Amino acid sequence: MSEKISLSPIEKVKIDSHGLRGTIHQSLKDEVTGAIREDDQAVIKFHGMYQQDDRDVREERAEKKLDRLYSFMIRLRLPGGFLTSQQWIATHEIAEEHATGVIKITTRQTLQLHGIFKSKIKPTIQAFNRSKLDSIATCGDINRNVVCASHPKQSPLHEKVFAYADKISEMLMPKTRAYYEIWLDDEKILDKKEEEDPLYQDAYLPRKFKIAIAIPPNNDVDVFANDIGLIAIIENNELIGFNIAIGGGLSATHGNSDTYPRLATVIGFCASEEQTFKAIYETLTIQRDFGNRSDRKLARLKYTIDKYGIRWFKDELERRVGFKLETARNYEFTDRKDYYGWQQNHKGYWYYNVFVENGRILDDDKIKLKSALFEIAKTGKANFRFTCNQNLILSDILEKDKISIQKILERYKITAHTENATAIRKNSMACVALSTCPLALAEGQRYLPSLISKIEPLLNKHGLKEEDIIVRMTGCPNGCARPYLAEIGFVGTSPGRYNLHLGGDHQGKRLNKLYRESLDEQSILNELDKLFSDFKMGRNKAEGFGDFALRHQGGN
Ligand code: SRM
Ligand code: SF4
Repeated sequence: MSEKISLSPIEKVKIDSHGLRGTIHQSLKDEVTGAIREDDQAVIKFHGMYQQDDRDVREERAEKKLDRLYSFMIRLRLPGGFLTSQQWIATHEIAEEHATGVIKITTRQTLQLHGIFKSKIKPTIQAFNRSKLDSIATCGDINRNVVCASHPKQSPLHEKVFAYADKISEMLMPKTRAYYEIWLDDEKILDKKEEEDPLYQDAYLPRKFKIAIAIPPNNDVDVFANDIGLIAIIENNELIGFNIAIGGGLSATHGNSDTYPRLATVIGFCASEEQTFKAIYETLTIQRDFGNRSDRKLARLKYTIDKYGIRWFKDELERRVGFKLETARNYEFTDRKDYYGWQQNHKGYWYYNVFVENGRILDDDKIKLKSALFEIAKTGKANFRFTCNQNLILSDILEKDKISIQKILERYKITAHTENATAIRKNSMACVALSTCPLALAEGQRYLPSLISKIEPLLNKHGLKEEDIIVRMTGCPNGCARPYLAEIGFVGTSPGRYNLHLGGDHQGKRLNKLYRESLDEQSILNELDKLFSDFKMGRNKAEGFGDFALRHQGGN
């Protein structure tokens, strides 16, 4: 008897959307509400936008019988996380004119603007388009922003590998012209054949899809957290191909034991660009054909792989690509952090890695980071790169220009801000959470800085000030700041309460474990105080906190 599958409602929305057009035109014209129609909320995700509302004022507005304060978040498509100085200037101006003014670097190396009212979406997209920037497919059930190792000084082949992020992104773009038609007023496509999409067809993927490229020895992209992780294999200064890892994904749902974080499994090696691209493309087609389309909680590639088995997946992939994957090559990751301050690459160009706390670029009482970056962009002497640790690298600076950039950094106290921040703060990141994220159960980026300020004295007390400990916080278990790969992970359960996870490593090769549930701030500090004391007394030589914590919990 054949299994009866009930499709999730989003599947129908996608199929009926006329190539991701939905009724967005009508939704935009409706002046009665700041929101768009429900089905369109799913469709605009494929155009890189989310409808949100300011949760800080929800209750107050409800009491006054006012509608929610709706606005939109727009996420750019920046494969490998790169902007020219001109594009930074444009982004700065667009943020000021159409959004809240804050520019947010995400954990996937791109930028988001929040608080864009419905009437401002089109001007925002059009302004980005004038700077050759778009937001296509940065959300939705489709391949997302492709991330790539950020540190150009690491390898003379960095630029070559970086170019792959762009090529992969292009290869996996949807064929529909809806984005151009709706937001950029391009002519309507009359012949549907023109936008037939052999990859995504009409139902797209069952769920979001993520790809990362790492260049060992640094795993700054957290390659194993992705549906596809490519690990560049470099021998004798030549890129000889990529190891392919599949089935990573971090999200879990509180109370749903069918959901879990999973690290990607390395299944083999592809020597040529052609083979690598075929393997990527066909991994998507397998997920398209076999992924779960009835339960969105179980629809990521990781669940498809665990349902059918890794052996089955590899056989199916080899059948579709028409060649055998080679045995995975040796590689070694030693860390995954950003290299703050000045660095120089093999060609002599300079890079300054700025510490951006939780990726938020704004001017506040402590530091005028946004103004400083605007001034640097106006010199035209630096490009802008974003890291998956939510930081920014001023890049490609000529030797003769280094001093003038340094002066601006000093005048705005950016160098002091970067160099004086404690190791734990520089190794921390948090997701957006409140007030814009509709899924947040607790605070994220608004709270972590103050918690770090309370953890720092504990580290000082135990003589652990210089210790590199990776700390990550999210406002819910979806894992947007990859807390399950942290040495200390905080996962929000309700306002002011977090599950405490311990035991990630410095290379991003190990998931941590749940240690204590739903702690309030004081309980978190008490637990950490004790753990730091035990770590100080009981650590093995050169043992990291995560390794110690796992041993301490009796794990391996
Ligand atoms: Fe995420 C949903 C923010 C990286 C797993 N994520 C969301 C939404 C869009 C909430 C929503 O669905 O309405 C959040 C918007 C908040 C806001 O107001 O901006 C959101 N995710 C973010 C960002 C901005 C966090 C940040 O502070 O940097 C990151 C944007 C990345 C990007 O540029 O594309 C972000 N999200 C991640 C990551 C980390 C990664 O990819 O390396 C994960 C875990 C890895 C993974 O995918 O498994 C992640 N986000 C999720 C999930 C769970 C997906 C799942 O498999 O179930 C959701 C919820 C969903 O999709 O239903 C989610
Ligand atoms: Fe929102 Fe949860 Fe992602 Fe944080 S982890 S941004 S709270 S979905």
